[in-house]
Parts: sequence; C-alpha cells; structure tokens
Amino acid sequence: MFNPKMEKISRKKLEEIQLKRLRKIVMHAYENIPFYRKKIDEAGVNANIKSFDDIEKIPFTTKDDLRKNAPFGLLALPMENYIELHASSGTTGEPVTVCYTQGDIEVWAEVMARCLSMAGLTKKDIFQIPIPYGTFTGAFGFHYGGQKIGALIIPTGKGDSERQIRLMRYYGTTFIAGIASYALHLAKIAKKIDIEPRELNVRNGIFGAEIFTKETKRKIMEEWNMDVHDIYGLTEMCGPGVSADCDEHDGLHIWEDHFFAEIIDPKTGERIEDEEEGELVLTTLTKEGMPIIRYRTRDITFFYDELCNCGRTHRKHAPIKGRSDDMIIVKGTNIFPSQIEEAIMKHEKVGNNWLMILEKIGDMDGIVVKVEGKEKFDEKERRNIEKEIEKEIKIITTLGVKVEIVDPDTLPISEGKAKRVIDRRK
Ligand code: DLL
Repeated sequence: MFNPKMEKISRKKLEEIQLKRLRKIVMHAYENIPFYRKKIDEAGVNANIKSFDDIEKIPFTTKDDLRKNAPFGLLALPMENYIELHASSGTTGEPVTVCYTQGDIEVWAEVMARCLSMAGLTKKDIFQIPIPYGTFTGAFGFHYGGQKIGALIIPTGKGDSERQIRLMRYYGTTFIAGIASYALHLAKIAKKIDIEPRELNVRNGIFGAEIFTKETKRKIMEEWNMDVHDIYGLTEMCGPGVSADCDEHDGLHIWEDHFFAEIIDPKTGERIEDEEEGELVLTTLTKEGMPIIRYRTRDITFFYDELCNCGRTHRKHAPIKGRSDDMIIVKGTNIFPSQIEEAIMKHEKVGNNWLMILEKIGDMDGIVVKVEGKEKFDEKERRNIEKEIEKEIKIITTLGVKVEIVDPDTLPISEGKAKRVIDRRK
C-alpha cells in the first residue's frame, strides 16, 4: 500500500476526518465562491453543516453549472494561486475547465499514487504512459502519481501505436496506463508488426476513462498476459484517481478522505441504500482551488455494503455501468452500451472494435450493431457469429437487435475515448 496508515484507517476515524473536511469545504465554497453562496442561500439552508445528514440539504452541482460559470467563475482563490489547468475531453458537449493550486496537484498525486500502487506499480517499474499529454487529465494524473512512487516514467504521449509498441520492446516497459479500448487496439497493432504483446515485458496495466466491462478486462489480460486494474475519475474532481480496484478485482475503492461519495436515485435526487444502483454524487473534501459540492457525475454504480478483504477500509463501488445520459431507450427498454459490449466481448471470433447505430425503421426503433471480425469470414460463418451475438444481446438486454460482422479494420478507431453509439432516430 502506498499510504497504509490512511488506506487502512478505522471507519470511525475516517468518518471523523470526512465530517471535519466536509464542514470546512462547504464553508470555504460558501465564503469564497459567489455561485455557491447564491445557491446555498437560495435553498435556504445553513452552510454551517453539522452532520452527514445536513449535507443532503445542500443543492447539487451539475455539469451545466460548471459550463455556465466557465472557465474561471468557480475559482475560490485569486488567480495567482493556480499553477495548472485541465479540461474534460467533452464526452458529452462542451469541455469543463478546472484549475489546480500546488496543494491540489499534491492531493492528485497522492490519490493517484495509491491507485497505481494498488495496481502493482513500484519504484522498480518502467512505466509507459501512452495517453495524450494535454488538457485531458489522463496523462498528467498518471505522471504525477508515478513520480510520487518513483517509477521510471516514459511519457510517450499521444498516438502512433506502432511507435508505442516498439518503445515498449526497446525500453522493456513493465507497466502501462490508459484508456481501456486503446489497450486492445495496441495489442492488435503489435500483432500486425509481428510483435506478440504477451512476449513483451508488460506485466501490469491500469485503465479507465470509459466503460470497462469484465469481458474487456479479461480480453486485455489475455492479450497481454498482464494483470489489469480499473481506475475511475473525472475532470471535475481532479481527473483519474477518485477510485480504483485492488487485487480482489471486485469493486473500486473510493479515497474517502478526499472525496465524499453518495449514491442517489437520479429521478428523485434522494439518497439510496447500499447495493442499490443509482447515480454517484461526489464532493471534493480537500480541493482548495475549485471545491465542488455534491456533483452529479451521471455515472451509474452502487456501493458495496461490506468492507474489502484487502484490508483497505475505504468503501468500494461497482465498476461504472454507464452514464445516465448514455442510457438509450429503445422500444421502451433502457439499455447501456456496456451491456452490448459485454455480449460482444464474450465471443471469441470477434475483434475489439464495435459500433451501435440506432435508426427508425418505419415507426419502430431499430438497432444495428456492427462488430469487426477477428478475420475475414465467409458468408456462412459470418451469419453464425451474428446469430450467436444476437442471442447473447437478447439474453442481456431482452432486445432483438441486428448484428453485422464486418471485416477487420473497417470501423473508425479513436485514440481517445471510443465513440460507440450513433443515434439517427431524431
Ligand atoms: O476520463 C479521467 C480518467 C482518465 C479516468 C484516465 C481514468 C483514466 P473525463 O474526461 O472528465 O475524465 O471523463 C470522466 O469518464 O464521468 C465517466 O463517465 C467516465 N469514466 C472515467 N473512468 C471510468 C471508468 C477522465 N473506470 C467520465 N469506468 C466519468 C467507466 C469511466 N467510466
């Protein structure tokens, strides 16, 4: 563990720290950010909260609030205190901008070091970061965390997958990080240039930034012969580093001394019980530059009600199932792209790239799921695979969809987050 004292702290002490920090951060936001003062006053609540229940009275912050006050309207301190700026990759709509003080960067490095160490990173590792170094938070988060641990970092940055692979072989990279779908893309490119990913030195990887199903995880493990960890985070909180999974590979530990987490019913806004699925709401507990109170992440998950066998006392949430704004309603049924991915990834004969197209056929919604085959198949084989995946999707979602197996390398690829859904119904 990177910080065993804090990672294994008793629940009682952890909750004391949380409440103390929660009280301080709400007051800090109230006193220094006009947006929060107005919001809290208008809701007619007292910013001087006394208990965890009191926080429920404070209104939520939404992405729209951040956009309306962008780029610098939510800063709590004068400009000279800030040393770095990042912006969201804009998965849905315009980017959201955040600014960090020196202290905020230190907190980010700390939570990232805990996540990376949980995934096996040590000072002895050669840690390659094939993520764009730019306003996207990914690369810098991994970089600061890796530095804190003392690993040897190779900041290869954006793209050029062939070069990434050659550098892995040249330097003997042992640990990689990145976006989940890119790990599979890299494995494919390696094979194309006759490098077997399993024979490289890479033994550990940590990925996130987009839906990351068990099946995708298993595929990455197999392709690379490495252990794979899931890491979650969002620009509004710091970037990657809010939570990650330990070697139990069953749920992600949220660093509760830095983030206060609630799960709510997205429709009513009420808090819900552990083990019940809902929307994750996060409050930064230690972010001095741009504190965010009760942020509606739109990410769907649930809390585990038991503590983990690994000894860490910080609570776990399930892997993110999807975003409530990614949820698609087809023929009245709610589905998430992650469910389609789960069905596809179970099949041995398909590659990793897929796309879902929603269309109106007459008055009805129709879904076509295009999946790249591992190789070119003849008509009969293709039809068989299509039928098998259609059946699996039906089991998981109850929906009848049309699957089309297409030749390898014919669907668009992305070096950032994958775009899986095209909705042509409107
Ligand atoms: O994607 C931060 C990040 C970078 C996390 C690298 C992990 C690795 P944003 O661009 O602001 O930040 O996007 C945040 O991405 O609200 C989720 O919907 C989604 N997301 C992030 N991590 C995961 C994950 C970065 N492990 C949004 N599983 C979040 C599923 C994830 N979805």
